[in-house]
Amino acid sequence: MADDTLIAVKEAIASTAKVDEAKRRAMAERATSDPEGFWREEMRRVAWMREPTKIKNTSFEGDVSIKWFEDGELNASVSCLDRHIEAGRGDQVSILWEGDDPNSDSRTTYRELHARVCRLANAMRRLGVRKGDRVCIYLPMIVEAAVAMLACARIGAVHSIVFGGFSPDSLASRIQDSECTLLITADEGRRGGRKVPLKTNADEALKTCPSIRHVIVAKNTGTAVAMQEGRDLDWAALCDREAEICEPERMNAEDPLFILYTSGSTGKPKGVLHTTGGYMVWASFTHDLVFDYRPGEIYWCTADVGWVTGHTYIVYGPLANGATTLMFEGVPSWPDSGRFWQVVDKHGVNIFYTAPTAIRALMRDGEEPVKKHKRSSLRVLGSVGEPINPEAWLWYYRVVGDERCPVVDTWWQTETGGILISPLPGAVAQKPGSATLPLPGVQPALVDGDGKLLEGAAEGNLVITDSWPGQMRTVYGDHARFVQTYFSTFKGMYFTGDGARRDADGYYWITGRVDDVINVAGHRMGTAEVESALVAHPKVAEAAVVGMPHDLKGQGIYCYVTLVAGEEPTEALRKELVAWVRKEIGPIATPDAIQWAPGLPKTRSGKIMRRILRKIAANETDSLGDTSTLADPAVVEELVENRVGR
Ligand code: 6R9
Repeated sequence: MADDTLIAVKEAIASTAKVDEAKRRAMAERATSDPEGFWREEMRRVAWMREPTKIKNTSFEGDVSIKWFEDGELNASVSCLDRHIEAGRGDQVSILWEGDDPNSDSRTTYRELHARVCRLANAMRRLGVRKGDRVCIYLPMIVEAAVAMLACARIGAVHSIVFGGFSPDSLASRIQDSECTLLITADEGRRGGRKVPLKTNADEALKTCPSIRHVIVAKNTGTAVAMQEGRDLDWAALCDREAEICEPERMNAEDPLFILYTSGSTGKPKGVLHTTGGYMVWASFTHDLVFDYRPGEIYWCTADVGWVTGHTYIVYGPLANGATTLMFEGVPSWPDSGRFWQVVDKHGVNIFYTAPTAIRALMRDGEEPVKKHKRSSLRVLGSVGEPINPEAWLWYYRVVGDERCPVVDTWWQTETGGILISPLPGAVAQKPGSATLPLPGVQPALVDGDGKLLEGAAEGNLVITDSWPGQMRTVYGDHARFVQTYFSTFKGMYFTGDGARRDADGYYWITGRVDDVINVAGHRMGTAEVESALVAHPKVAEAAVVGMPHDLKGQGIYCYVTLVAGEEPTEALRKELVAWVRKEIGPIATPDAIQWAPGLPKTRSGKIMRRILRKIAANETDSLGDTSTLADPAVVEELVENRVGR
């Protein structure tokens, strides 16, 4: 796709948008030249109990310290609930829930959501949960997930959500790392007509989690689950006796709001820590600008609350802005591949935000399932999670949006708290496949391998040179790892781990990760995690895992496995290893290919040359590059010969 495919902002959209091109430019200029003044105004989007006088106090040097609004006090749940009720919007729907089963849905008003949050918050306080305590949430996409998040915020407890698709082991290691004292889960989840045994998984995990004192169990499918006397409590029975009002905890702007574990290039997933004030301002600011949200509209983000997109753009951003946020329990392909559009028509969805992997999967099924539904309510389409290829972008724009709706390709990360690079619907002309321009207040740059800033049109490593309010503050319990991971590669800059190209118009084109993180169907995974799962198997001596191109998932998981001496590489063992990784990490880590590797390409110092393994997995074996530093070049020939064809 040529860079010059420019889709101009339509006049009708520009003239009604909250932010047009001139306003965007003015905002961007002000945010850079006078960040204090800019954020002193923008911070008023959240409800402060004590307005901050100090705005920005950040340093990317040395020990790295990031503080925004540091003398302010607030409670995130008040911004999301109380103030909307006080403003007379208590009867407006806050969460519009659509079940996996097309015949089940529910509407929860702001007043009702407030009451449910307060009841649970009171119950948690009664169980002894205090400000600063960590609470693990392992729930499916039901309203209770948002209630649990906001109830934690209400009492100052720090939530750590673990995606419902993670295995008991993955759940356990996250609970252990942050020493959670309470777990909130459900009997079972539902997805695509199947059941997910959440409580059974939780019981398995809790065998190795001594910090957990109580488990609150929401009834979802109603199946009978084991309840451990004294530890496990039924959500409804517990909350029924609680009051509908609960005094919100006064939180400092820099008190933690949540931890969310995410994968990096090395070691165990790290607990990304976000604090209250800056995160809430960023969530509200970006949700408002990027989606041009207007009162009364129905907004739908199809992510799961287990990922950062669900945190910021299903719960905190939309609720802070008083929106009606649609929460979907199901999957795009069930009962059929028209489900998204059926839901759009059923509820009159105006803003729709999904992932490229879903778009590509739907594209495969053709236009008919889309065209069967009217979709006339749609106004803005969004994309997130991985680079969107121009072909999928154009299909989304033409077929789903009938060329009426701007597509906002939003680039951001768990670490950034919210969107950093994206077009604004009424203000930025689009190019299919480009996340376009930074939001006001965001200062991206490209650097070469030595950290030298690149000017003009260039390709390099994507860094951010100054702080923005939604930035993560630390890795929970390991500030040194935070500094090491994000600020040591290029001194004085936040390193995103992504590569990008900037064209002559200053538009950014994200090219993908430049580290050992892979992106499988929008889910982020460290190759090191899959490797350590594989080598935990008694028959595996060594493993190397890389991403490979995958038509639907963006990237697939390609594993090179060396067996211990005497073990036979059989089809049965291959299947066993696939099942093993699923059990160790969860179904999202299911290997797509396993290649038996009698040896792995290593340098003379014993380092695995992943560059070569990536090339073999991608079937680009005629461009393996320099192999002269290999200890044993014959290993490569063997691997090329026995590559697993797709
Ligand atoms: C929000 C989220 C972050 C990584 C990020 C990048 C990739 C996300 C993207 C995108 C190209 C986009 N990514 N959005 N790449 N264009 N619009 O996905 O967070 O799960 O932490 O993943 O996802 O590689 O570094 P997270």
